[in-house]
Amino acid sequence: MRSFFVFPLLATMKQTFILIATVFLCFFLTGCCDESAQDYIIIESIDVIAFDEDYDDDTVPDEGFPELYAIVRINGDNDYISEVSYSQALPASIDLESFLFIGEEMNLQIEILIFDDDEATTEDFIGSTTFVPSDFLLQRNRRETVQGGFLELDLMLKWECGS
Ligand SMILES: [Ca+2]
Ligand SMILES: [Ca+2]
Ligand SMILES: [Ca+2]
Repeated sequence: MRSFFVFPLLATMKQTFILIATVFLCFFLTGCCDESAQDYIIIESIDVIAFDEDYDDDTVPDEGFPELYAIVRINGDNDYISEVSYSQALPASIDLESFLFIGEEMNLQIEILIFDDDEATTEDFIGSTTFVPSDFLLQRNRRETVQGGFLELDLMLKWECGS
């Protein structure tokens, strides 16, 4: 008699579990991997592809390859200053620690300035480039090239599905 009541109850619990699991799986698949829902831009790092080797501020000769670092400027304010790159050749990678652009920043003109860190003299300005983050949303490229004068940078972008 007992199993007559217990069995349908267990079967119902199993069905409920499968239903909940399916709902969670759908949520995970659509919620986590729907890249079209991403309304922000993350720049993990910058690859410096090219720069003017005769940049104006390079007043001290024989300093060797510059100690490159980047400043992210939003609305004319310095919003982020990176660590100095370890790279001593091109392309030189500068870590941007997954810098996030979201909200109104997405449609602003962002300026990235590249400098040489000098110990004995003041830092040298090497070059700069501008871009608007929302321009990258359509293509969803892992790598976006931006240029300013002799300066050429590849921005390494991060997307939700880990592409
Ligand atoms: Ca220098
Ligand atoms: Ca230097
Ligand atoms: Ca200097």
